[in-house]
Amino acid sequence: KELSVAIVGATGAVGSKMKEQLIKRNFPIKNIKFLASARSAGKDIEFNGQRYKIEEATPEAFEGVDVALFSAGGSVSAKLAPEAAKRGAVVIDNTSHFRMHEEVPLVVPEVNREDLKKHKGIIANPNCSTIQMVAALQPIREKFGLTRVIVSTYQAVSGSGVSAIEELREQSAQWDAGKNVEANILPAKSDKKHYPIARNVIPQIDVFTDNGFTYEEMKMINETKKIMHMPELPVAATCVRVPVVSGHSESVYIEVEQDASVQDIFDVLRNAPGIVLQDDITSQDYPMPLFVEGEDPVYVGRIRQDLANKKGFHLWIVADNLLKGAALNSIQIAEAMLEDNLL
Ligand code: A2P
Ligand code: 11C
Repeated sequence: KELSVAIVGATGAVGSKMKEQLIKRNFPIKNIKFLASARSAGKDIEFNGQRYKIEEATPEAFEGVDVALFSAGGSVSAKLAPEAAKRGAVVIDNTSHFRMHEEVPLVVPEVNREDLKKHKGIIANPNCSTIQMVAALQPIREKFGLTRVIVSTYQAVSGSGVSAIEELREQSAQWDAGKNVEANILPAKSDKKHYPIARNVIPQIDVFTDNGFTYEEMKMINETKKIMHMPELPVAATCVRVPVVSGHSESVYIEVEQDASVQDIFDVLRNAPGIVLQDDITSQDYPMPLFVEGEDPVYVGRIRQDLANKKGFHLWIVADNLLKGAALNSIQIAEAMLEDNLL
C-alpha cells in the first residue's frame, strides 16, 4: 500500500529530518507535498533527487492526504491538525498541543504501540527528551518495576529549531572575533530575557509554569506518566540547555520495585528494542551527543547502583533529539499504523 504524505513545517529542523527518514526507511509514498508558511510558499525544496514546490499550509492543502506529519509549532497544529483529520488524513503531530488530550494517543512504539488503536485522527509524538527516557526505562520497568524517576537533562539547541542552531553558530563566531555576543532566542523566544548559549548553560527550557517548573520539565513529567500508563509514578525533572547542536543527554536516577543488579540492567537493555547499551568504563566507553548525531538508537551508559539505596540506579541516556526524539519516532508511528492496518 502506498500513501499520500504531507509534511507540515517541511523547511524546519524536524521537517528536514522527516524528509530524510522517509527516504532512508523506504516509506511507501504514492505522492508527497511539502507545506510551510506563506513566507516559503513557491520556493523549491528537494526530495529524493527531485524538486518540489513548497505550498502554504491551508486547510484545503490536506484534501486527499493519507498521513500528515506536523512539526510547525503548536499554534499551526492547533489550527490545521483538526482540518487535516476532518479531511480524512491521519495526523502525526510533533508539537505539544494535543499531547495531554485524553482522546489523543501519545506514542513511543516500543513502549505503548497498542494505544494507536484508539486514535480518532490525531496521534501525538512526545517531547524529544521524554521519548529517549521512556524508551530506555520501559524494558527495565517490565522486568523490575519502577517506583521513581528523577532526571536532569542536557539539551541541544536544535530542539529549539533552525534559528537557535544559527544563533549558537553566530554567538561562537562573535566570541572568537571578540565582538558583543547577541542573544535573541534562548531560553524561550516568547520570554522577556534572552541569554547567550555559546560558552554557557541555561537552566530554563520553555517558559515557567505556576509551580516553579518549566513547561519542558512539566512535559517530561506528564508525558512520561501518560505514555507508561503510570499516573501515580513520581517523576521530577530539571531541564537545561547546553551549547550542543544535536543530541540530548540525560542523567536519570530511578528506583525499581524488585531486587536487581547492574548486570541485570545491562542484560535487559542489551536485548531492548531501539536501545544500544554503551557502558564499558574500562575503555572509557559511554554515550556522548557528538557521536550519536545522525544515529537512530537511544544510547545508555554509566549505569551504577546507588550507594545508599540498592533499588536505586543511575543512568546516562543520549539520543539524537531530531531523530528518535522527533522525526524518526513520527515515521515509526506511521510504520506501526501501516503494519497494524490503522492507515
Ligand atoms: P517557514 O520556513 O516557512 O517559516 P523550526 O522548528 O526549525 O523553527 O521550523 C519551523 C517550521 O514551521 C518551518 O518549516 C516553518 O516554515 C514552519 N512554520 C512556521 N510558521 C508556520 C505557519 N504559520 N504555517 C505553516 N508552517 C509554519
Ligand atoms: C527542546 N524539547 O529541546 C524541546 C523541543 O514539546 O516538542 C521540543 C518541544 C516539544 O527545546
